[in-house]
Amino acid sequence: MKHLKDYSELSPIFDSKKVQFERKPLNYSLSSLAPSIDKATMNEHYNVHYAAYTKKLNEAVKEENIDVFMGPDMQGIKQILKNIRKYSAKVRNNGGGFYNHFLYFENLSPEKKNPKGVLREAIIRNFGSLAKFKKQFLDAGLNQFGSGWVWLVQNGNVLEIMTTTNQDNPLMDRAFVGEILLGMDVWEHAYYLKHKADRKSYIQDFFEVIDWDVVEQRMKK
Ligand code: MN3
Repeated sequence: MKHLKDYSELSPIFDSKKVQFERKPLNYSLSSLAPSIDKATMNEHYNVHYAAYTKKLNEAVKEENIDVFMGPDMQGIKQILKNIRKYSAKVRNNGGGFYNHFLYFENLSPEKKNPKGVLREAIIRNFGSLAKFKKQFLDAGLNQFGSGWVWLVQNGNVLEIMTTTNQDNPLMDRAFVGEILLGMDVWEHAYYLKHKADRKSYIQDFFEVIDWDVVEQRMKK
C-alpha cells in the first residue's frame, strides 16, 4: 500500500485502493497543553478518537470505491465533504471526524498567543472586541446540545460563528464557500477526563491554547 498524506503537497491520485488518509503529526507534545488540556485527554483524543475516525474513513473509501483527488491544502477530504450527500453515514461521520480533528489539533498551541494584525482587526470589526467574540463563542459552545463543534468562519469580510452536530462540518451540504478559521470540539471526549461535565471551564481553558497564528494563516486575505 502506497501511503499518501492529505496534509501535504501531493501528486494527484484517483485510485481509491491507494488512498490513505493519515493523521497530521502534532507539532507539540501531548503533555504540553496542560493544565488547560491534560495529557490523558490529549492522548485519548489524538491516539484513540482521531485515529479511529482516520482508520474508518480509509475503510469506507475502499468499501465504497470512492475516487479521491489527493492534493495540497486537504483537497482530498474537502472534496468528499462538499459532496457528502452522495456518500454513506460512515463516510459522513468519519470523513467529518478526520477533517475536524485535523483542524482542531492544528489550531492548538502550548504557546500563549493572541490574535494579531488582520485577524485581530477582523475580530474587532465583526464582534466589537476580542472579549465579545469569546463570549459569543463560549455561548455557542454551551448552547450546542449534545456532541458537536463550534466554528469561526470567514465569508469575505464577514467573520461568523457556526455550530454543527456530531462530526458534521461547515463544508457539508451547504452553500458555504468561505474559510474555516477555528474549530472547537465540544464532544465530551474532548474534555470529560479533566473537566467532567463542566463544558464551560473546558471552553475557557480552550481559549488559553488557541494557535491564533494558525487561525490567521487560514484567513483568505
Ligand atoms: Mn473529538
